[in-house]
Parts: sequence; structure tokens; C-alpha cells
Amino acid sequence: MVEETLVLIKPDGVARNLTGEILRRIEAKGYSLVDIRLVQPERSVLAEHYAEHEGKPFYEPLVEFMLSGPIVAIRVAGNRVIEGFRMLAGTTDPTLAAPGTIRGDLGRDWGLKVQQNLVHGSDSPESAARELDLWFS
Ligand code: DAT
Ligand code: MG
Repeated sequence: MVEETLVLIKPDGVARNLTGEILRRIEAKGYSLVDIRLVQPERSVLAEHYAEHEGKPFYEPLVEFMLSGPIVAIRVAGNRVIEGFRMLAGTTDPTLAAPGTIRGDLGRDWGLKVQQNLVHGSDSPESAARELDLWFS
């Protein structure tokens, strides 16, 4: 079975009208869009999504940021897509993300308590299965 990952275009990406640009990069790489929805998630969905970060200093700002506007959730498929999308996204801190990546080309530090870095991508097969269930159930 072909691997699948969860990609989220976070509220900053949607608000900055970068949805098309980000989808273009995923498609240009050769991955397939299997399902896509515009969502305004409940706090409980975000608490589950980011459970691993509970208690960290950026956790509350992160949840508030993710509640600040609509999110585009995408089910993306392709061989090694989990790893491949993380490469397309670039590293977490947009200042350090390599040029050529989504975060490196389109993101920057805005001096906030949480990094606004445009996209989320699952980081392992276990996370992908859990997150796809959470966002597409
Ligand atoms: P990633 O989204 O690259 O998987 P993560 O899962 O470690 O990164 O963190 C989730 C999000 O939280 C990340 O996209 C941006 C924010 N974040 C992470 N570490 C941070 C930090 N040290 N300061 C501010 N925001 C941070
Ligand atoms: Mg993560």
C-alpha cells in the first residue's frame, strides 16, 4: 500500500493566501492529493494533535495560533511521502529552514511566542495513521 501523510496548511498559510502555492509544491514534487478539507477545528482536536508538546512553553500559544483561523487539511499519498513532505517543508524554525523549502522560502520569524511556519507534516507512520484518523474521521 502506498504511504500517506497528513499535511496541514496552518492559519498563517491560509491567511497569507499561500494555499495554492503550497499545494503546487506538493503536486509538482509528484505526490497525490487524496482528500482535502477546509476546517475550523475544535480545541480538543488540537489538544490531541499536539499532545506530545503539552507542558512546553510554546504549547498554549501554539494551540491559540492553530485556533486563530481556518486550516486546510490534506491527505497526501506517495512512496516515502512522510519523509518527503518533511523535506519539502524544511526545518521547524523558518529562519533556519533552507531556501527552496516551504518554510525557508515563504516563512519568517515574527517575534511571537510560537513559530508560525505555514505547514504541518506527520513525522512517522504511527503519527500519520493517528493524525489522519483525527482530521479525516
Ligand atoms: P514540526 O512542526 O517541525 O514537526 P514540532 O512538532 O517540534 O515541529 O513543533 C510543533 C510546532 O510548534 C512547530 O511547527 C512550531 C512550534 N514550535 C516548536 N518548537 C518551538 C519553539 N522552540 N519555539 C516556538 N515555537 C515552537
Ligand atoms: Mg511535529
